[in-house]
Amino acid sequence: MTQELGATRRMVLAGGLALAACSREAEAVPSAAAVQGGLKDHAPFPVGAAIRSDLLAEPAYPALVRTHFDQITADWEMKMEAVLEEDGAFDFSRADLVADFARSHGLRLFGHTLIWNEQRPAFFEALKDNRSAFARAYGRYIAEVVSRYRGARGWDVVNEPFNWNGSERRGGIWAETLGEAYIPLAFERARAADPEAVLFLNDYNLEQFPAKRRAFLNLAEGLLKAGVPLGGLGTQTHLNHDTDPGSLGPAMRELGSLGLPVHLSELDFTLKGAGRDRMAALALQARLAGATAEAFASLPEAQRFAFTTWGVRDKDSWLRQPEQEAEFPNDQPLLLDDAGRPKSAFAAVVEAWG
Ligand code: 9MR
Repeated sequence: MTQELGATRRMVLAGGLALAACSREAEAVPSAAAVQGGLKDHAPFPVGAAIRSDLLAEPAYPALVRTHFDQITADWEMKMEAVLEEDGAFDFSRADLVADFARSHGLRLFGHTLIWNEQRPAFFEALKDNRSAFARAYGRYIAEVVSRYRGARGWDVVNEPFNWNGSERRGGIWAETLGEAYIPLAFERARAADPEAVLFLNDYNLEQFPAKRRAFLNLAEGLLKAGVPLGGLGTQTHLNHDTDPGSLGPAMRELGSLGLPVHLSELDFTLKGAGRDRMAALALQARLAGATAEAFASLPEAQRFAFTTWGVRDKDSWLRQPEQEAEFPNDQPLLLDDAGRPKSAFAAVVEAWG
């Protein structure tokens, strides 16, 4: 009996605390209604987005991109999967749509990505047994793509050189055939094709996994010591809405420790794992977005390459593509909602830069 009463009291108390916590959270969440202007108008550094060429034909999308961003990355159009045909021919039609959009609107273009373990084109598979032919084609691929978009502000030269937690390297067909030299080779080729572009090593989970961050920084340091023309570090920053906001400051400081420019290159905050209370999850997301923006803005000025979200509106995100949708439907990972309106997370970013 006493026990039962105690349990009831605990439940009431817990309910009260939850409400209090909710209203405190709601109070703390910046309101998107008051936000003025585009995201880029609030930042003393470039603000980027990944864009998709198929969406450029929509009436509202191009204007939205130009309102909020001053740098663009192609979501997939500049990857081997889009550019390289089975017989080794190049198809730049989709990549050109993105580059032309940047050029005609005075936006910075960021190239993504030259070499990624997840891309195993049939053309290169067929060359695997002939190392020197493979190496020639590898160099030629990088030279062709980088010189076509010469003038791009930077390139993700090598994407995701590690597995998810940094315990192993992930070089795919490139490391299998060329050994670890695939990385220096790629940077040297890219440098020869565009002496001005900032050349990046880019990876994910660097905020959530300090051990991966250290492994990534060790690799970068080794490349610099070897004279490889590595010019910047890309941290994708695919976070979960409930990632500890306190982890962002130390992560950014450490990523800045080599003195290289840092590109926050693929930002989003999935709601995966959130229960039914979307409002609470969006409030956590806003808090985390603010912490991320603040951590990035705290880097020395010369190291703030760009703050880039991976997509424009929630509904354009890779997290809304069928495979992800099956796992967690209707994710809302970005700063603009499905209709292109600023969310609380957007307001929190603006407030952090204020
Ligand atoms: O958002 C991209 C999606 O549309 C593509 O189908 C996919 C494969 O090319 O790549 C997605 O972008 C990835 C990025 O290139 C590298 N980091 C992870 C991103 C999300 O999967």
